Amino acid sequence: MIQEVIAAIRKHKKFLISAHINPEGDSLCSQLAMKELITALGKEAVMINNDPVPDHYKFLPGISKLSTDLSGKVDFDAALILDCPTLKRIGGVADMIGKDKTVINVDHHISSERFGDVNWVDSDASSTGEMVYKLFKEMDVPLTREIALCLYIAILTDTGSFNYDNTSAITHEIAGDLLGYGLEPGSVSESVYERRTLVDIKLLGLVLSTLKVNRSGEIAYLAITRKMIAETGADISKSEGFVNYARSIDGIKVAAFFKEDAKDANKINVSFRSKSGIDVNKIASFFGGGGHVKASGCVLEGTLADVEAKVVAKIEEALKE
Ligand SMILES: [Mn+2]
Repeated sequence: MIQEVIAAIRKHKKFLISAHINPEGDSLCSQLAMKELITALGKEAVMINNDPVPDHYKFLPGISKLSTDLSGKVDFDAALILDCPTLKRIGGVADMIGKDKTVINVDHHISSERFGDVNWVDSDASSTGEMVYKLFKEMDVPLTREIALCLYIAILTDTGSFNYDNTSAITHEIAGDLLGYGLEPGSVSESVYERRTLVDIKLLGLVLSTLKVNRSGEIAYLAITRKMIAETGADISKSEGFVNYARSIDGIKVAAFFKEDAKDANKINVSFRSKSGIDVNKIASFFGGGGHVKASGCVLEGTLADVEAKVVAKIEEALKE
C-alpha cells in the first residue's frame, strides 16, 4: 500500500531507482519524478536502467542523470523499482541488488508478482506516474514545473493521450492539476509525439505493409523485422505505438505486433492491444508475459512465421470463449 511505501522511503537514506527494459514515457518519467521526490526529502538517489534512453525522450528534464552503467559499485540501501510487474523486467540491474537491500515495488500492472519487500500495486492507476503523483501529495512535497511535466507525460503516454480505458476522472483531475504548473498541453504533446524523423515514417510504411487480418476479421497484426531496421537505419523504440494502427481498424478486437529481437535472432517480442472485453493480459501470461487487461506483452522463441501462427491461434481461442 502507499503508506508502506511512504514508511520505507522515510526509513532509508540512499536509493537506487530503476524501471523496465526498453524504457518508454511512463517508466522514464516516473523515475525522474521519483528522483526529485527523494532529493526533496534530503535523501540521495541514483537512477540506473538496463537500456539507454530513446533519442526522442532525451529532452526530458534531468534525463542526463540516468545511467546505464551496470558495472559500477553503487551505494544504496533501498531499491525503488517502478513500472515493473516482475523483477526480471529491470534486466541486468537486478544483479546489482543484494539480498540485504530493501526492494520497494511501485507499479500498476495487473500481472504484478509483488516481488518487493514493500509492494504498492494499483492496477486501477492509469500509469506509474499517477502513483508517483500521489506520493508527492501524500508526502506533502511540492511539485515544480519540471516534475509536473514528467508526471503529465507519464500519464499522457500510458493512456494513449487519455484515450484508453485506464483513463479515469481522477486521471483527468491529476492532469488538470499538473497543467496548472505552467504546462501547455499542445506543446507537451508535440514534444512527445511530433519528433519523428523521415526514417521513422519510412519504418512505419514498411511495418504497415505487413498488416494482416485473421479470417474472422477480429485480429489484426503487424510485424517488424531486423531487416527493416537494417534497411532504414531506424531505431526500434520508435515503433512504440505502431500497434495502434492495427487496433484502430473497425471491428478488430485484438491487435498484435510482432518484433524480431534486435540481438537474438530466434526471439520475437509480442505486444497486444485489446479493443473489446478480451483480456490480453491473460493471453500474454499464457506465453510467460503479462501487463494490463487491454495492453500486454510477451517474448517467444521461434521464427516470426511460427510465432505469429501460434499467437494468432491462441487469440482465436480466447475470442471463442
Ligand atoms: Mn506504465
